Amino acid sequence: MWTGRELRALTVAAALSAVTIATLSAAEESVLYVSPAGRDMWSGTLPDPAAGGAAGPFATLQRAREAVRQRKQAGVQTPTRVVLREGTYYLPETLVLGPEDSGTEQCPTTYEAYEGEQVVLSGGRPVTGWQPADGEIRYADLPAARGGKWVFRQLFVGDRREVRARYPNLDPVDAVTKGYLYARGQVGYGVLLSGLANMGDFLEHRVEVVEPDRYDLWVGYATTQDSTNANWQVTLDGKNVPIADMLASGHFRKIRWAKLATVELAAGRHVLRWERPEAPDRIVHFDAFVFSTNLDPKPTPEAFPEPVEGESQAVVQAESLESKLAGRGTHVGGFQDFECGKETRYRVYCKPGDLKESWARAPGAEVHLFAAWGWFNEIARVTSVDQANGLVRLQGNECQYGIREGNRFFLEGVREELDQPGEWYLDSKAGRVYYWPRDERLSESSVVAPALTTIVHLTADPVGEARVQHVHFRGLTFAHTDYTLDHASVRTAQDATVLLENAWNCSIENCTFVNVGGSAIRLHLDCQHNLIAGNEISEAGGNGVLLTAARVDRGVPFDTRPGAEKYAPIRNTITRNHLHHCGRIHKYVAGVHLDSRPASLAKAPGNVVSENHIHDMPRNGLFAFEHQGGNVFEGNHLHDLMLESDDGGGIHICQDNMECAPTQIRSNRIHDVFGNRVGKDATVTREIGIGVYLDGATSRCRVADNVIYRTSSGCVFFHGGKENTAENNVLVGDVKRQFWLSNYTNKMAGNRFRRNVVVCTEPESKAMHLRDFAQETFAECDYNLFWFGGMPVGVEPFGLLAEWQKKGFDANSLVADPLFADAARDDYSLRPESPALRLGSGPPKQPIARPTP
Ligand SMILES: [Ca+2]
Ligand SMILES: [Ca+2]
Repeated sequence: MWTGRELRALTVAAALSAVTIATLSAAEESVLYVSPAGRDMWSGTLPDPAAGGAAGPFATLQRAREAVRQRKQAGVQTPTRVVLREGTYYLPETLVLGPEDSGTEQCPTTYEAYEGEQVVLSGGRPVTGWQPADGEIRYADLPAARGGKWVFRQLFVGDRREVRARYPNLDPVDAVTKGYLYARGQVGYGVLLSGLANMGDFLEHRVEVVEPDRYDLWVGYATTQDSTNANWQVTLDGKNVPIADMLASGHFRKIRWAKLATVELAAGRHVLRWERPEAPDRIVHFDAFVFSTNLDPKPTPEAFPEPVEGESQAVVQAESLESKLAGRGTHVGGFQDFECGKETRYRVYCKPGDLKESWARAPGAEVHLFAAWGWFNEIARVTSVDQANGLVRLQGNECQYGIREGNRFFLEGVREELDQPGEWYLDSKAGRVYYWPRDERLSESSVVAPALTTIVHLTADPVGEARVQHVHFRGLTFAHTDYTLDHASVRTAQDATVLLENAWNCSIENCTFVNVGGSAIRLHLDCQHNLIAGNEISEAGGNGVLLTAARVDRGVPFDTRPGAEKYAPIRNTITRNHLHHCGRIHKYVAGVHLDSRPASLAKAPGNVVSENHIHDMPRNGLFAFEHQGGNVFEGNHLHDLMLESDDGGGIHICQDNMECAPTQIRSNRIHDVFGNRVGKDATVTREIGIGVYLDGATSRCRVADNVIYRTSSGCVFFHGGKENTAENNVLVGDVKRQFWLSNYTNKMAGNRFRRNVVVCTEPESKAMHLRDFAQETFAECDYNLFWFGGMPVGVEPFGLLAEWQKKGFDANSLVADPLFADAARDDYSLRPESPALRLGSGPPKQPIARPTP
């Protein structure tokens, strides 16, 4: 079936070719052929070898590239097609195309598969010559890998990515919580206790005093609050201790020390207690409480100084609570430890019996670990194992967040852990790979080890004027690339199979990406007017499509070339792609991930991301990071997302900037967004999994005509921004609340929520939750239709809808059955008699998310 857009394109193409025929004969299109049966010494102008063996296609893409250049230099001005015949091409090196390889609008260069033929561009090398090793395990020698010259982290057998010798073993039924070890909590300076936020919450610690003396009580804490002493009641052995001011530390991760009081302490055990006697307040995180006889101790954010001779000290780490907390836990996050000290990123404590000393001896031993909140995983090398204390020490640039109690990890790349079918191990010193086949027919399978991270790289100097232009790729399959470690930002791993850098007017259409190590496609720096369309991307280690500038992830620099700072990919179109089962290695990924732009481009036109089908991803469907404005997200079908991490969404935008160009989010179908948080002991809960998530004060978005259902904590969430509008959406069946708004910035203003159909189906679920609401938060909230199957509709924190309406909002809204066509089959279109169609002024409007492409 042709879509309207394709038909239009065909009509234009037909009109163009009518003109072209007048000036160019058909022979004036250049076609070059590449074939596994070809030879680079041939002319490349024939699709098959000629009889006699004197002429025929080329053998390599590199030769074809050279021929295209030569023709260009010779002044030949024709469109050029490089047509690849069926087969798998194991590229010896990345195919690099620069400005000298550019085509023009009239004469583009296209690399494409011969019609009806399967062409695979592989970044790997076949592994053959398997011999019996021990038991079922086989081995094959790879002389090219000897002495660590070629290290790879994946092995592909047939169409499967096999398991690098792992512990604990992968559980194919539950790959999210099983097959992991779980970290114990850490105790020390730099590890903080947070969450004492509710009235009546208290902490109790035991204090062991050796020398009776007069002690100063110090506290190490972090808070953004101006002054917090009035919010506490501190007692020692039941007696009230008046405390001095605790001034702001400036950041919730920045530790400050304050001397609170002076107390007489007898030798022996004492009880120190902190309590919140009054209303909830902003959070204070505690590092430690120190009783010291040193009159001028000079504590630093890293630690309180050790006592010297003649001094006495008793240290109580806040996180080492001996008695149970009475936290009521309504605050997000509840009581939890978190880290400030850098050391906590490199230490994993677990149960002593869980570890093996052999891990530290294996040169390739690496850990995949979800640190901190579990938003993403880090990949780090093992440097030592202390079996007695249950401590693994890590090293690597991806160790960027502290490791907490309950963080999960597995280890891979250790010979001793190759203990079941499907696992493999590379002995990089000997240049030998071991594999335990899943069945006997290994000799019939194709085994491929990746050797390249990038197969095609279009690149031009960011400072130079020239760009790579009018180069197209059609109908090709890309496979078998590897991934690397030590990324500057663990959230934005930059490996990519096809990398466009300073490229304009190029396209990747109807290609297949499968079993690639990093992201399938990355656009970097000044990429404009490129088209990524109709591709299928699955089993990528990273994102489907990634867009990056010189800084990623809130300013982390990773491209420091002069001139790079001012660019970001804009005005590109990513459409009609099928992106699924990606994020197989790195988990902080999306189908399409638009990373940070420079602030200077926040008001630039954005990119169009439309009609993609994205599903079965560990994290977001679509993601746009800092200063990403002006984008259009339209007609996408996004589902089964946030499967392995928490705090994201179907469409997650985090601009950290309230002045970006307006973004359009319309006619998307988004459902089954989980936000799975894995806790200690392999528990999994649905936490923050949002349909459309306007995070980090994201502003000026129009969210319209979307159908969003079965999310975890908001079909739509306005988080701190201004002038956002949600209009004419269907929001159904979120577990907690259909619409969520949190004014954490205290700057929310001018937002609109109108003509939405808001339906609760889950027990205890609310229609809306409006946190830290101020009257100016909304410019309008009205003409909505609410329904909870005839039960009262709740609006937190106000109570029932009627209480909320007393504030002057939703005066014209209704509580009524919206009369969906067939909700049981997820058809949320409105029947003609639906009361929702009569809400508001103007013609009735049916919210219609586009069907699956
Ligand atoms: Ca194993
Ligand atoms: Ca501490």
